[in-house]
Amino acid sequence: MDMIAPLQEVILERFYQDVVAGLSAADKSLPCKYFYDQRGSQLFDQICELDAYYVTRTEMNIMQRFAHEIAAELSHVETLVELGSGSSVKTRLLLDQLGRLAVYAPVDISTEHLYETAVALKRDYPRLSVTPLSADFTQPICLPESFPQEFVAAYFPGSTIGNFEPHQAIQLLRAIAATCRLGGELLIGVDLEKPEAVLQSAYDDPQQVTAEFNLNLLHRINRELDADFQISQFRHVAQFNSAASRIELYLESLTEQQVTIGQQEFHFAPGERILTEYSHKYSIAQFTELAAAAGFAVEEYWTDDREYFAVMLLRVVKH
Ligand code: AVJ
Repeated sequence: MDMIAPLQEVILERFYQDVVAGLSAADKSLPCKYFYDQRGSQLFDQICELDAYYVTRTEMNIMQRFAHEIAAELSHVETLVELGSGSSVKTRLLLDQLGRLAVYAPVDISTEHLYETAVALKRDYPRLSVTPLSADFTQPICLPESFPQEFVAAYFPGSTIGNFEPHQAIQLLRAIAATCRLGGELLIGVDLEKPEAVLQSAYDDPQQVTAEFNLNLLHRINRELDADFQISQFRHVAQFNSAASRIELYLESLTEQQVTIGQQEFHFAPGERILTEYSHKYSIAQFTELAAAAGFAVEEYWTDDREYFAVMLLRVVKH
């Protein structure tokens, strides 16, 4: 516990700096990674259950349907690195079928969740070395020397890659390529282009769960950073930007208002928005191009009947 207290302070300080920087800019924004406090994670789980939110269900169906084929492509893999603490359900489908796997290393900044998942997996896969790495996966990950280094694959499910703008996504993929090394593989979930009406209801669902998920960020800031956002004076907006092929989430101020966070004051004009998330939607061709810019070639991909989502197998072909 003594170790944890100073760490929490550093994390909170970082949160405060990110929030102040985001709200001080001419176009206000907040990083989407802060959605996931305890309540936010619960709300995200609820989103995944919504009829309108096709993402999680579709990816899971692809993984179930093609688990054999995917595992056959990865049958030589000895070290599997998973980026972000994905739902362990999808991971288990892989772990069940990778016969040569020796090390499974989930990587996440959110340490608590990471260790919980690791304990459960360790229990269910006693022969596997489950080695959680508490790290920021946007930085190149240095694998411990004890890991088999020859056949390394990364798993990046959930279409989290869609949260990054293309230039950041390329940087992130480059960092992953460095971890996997030449010849290594990346299995990645990519959300695809689809009719705008489908996207609109997935990100602005009739039950308003996504609205609550978005607004929860303000609750979190109030609680953790001593702020006084009046939540009822903001509304959730989900907007498709077709030029950039992405859903954009905003929190829109309903009135002219002042908000205090710690020592700082922020002014909001009526209708002024805070950008809280991008969720990019790619075509297979676009994502193939993006991956190529990071040194990856597409080996194969699997999709659902409606082609709403793709699970893509990439190989590092150059550094
Ligand atoms: C977890 C990033 C895949 O972009 O669809 C869901 C997050 N935001 N509803 C997505 C999210 C609003 C989600 N990802």
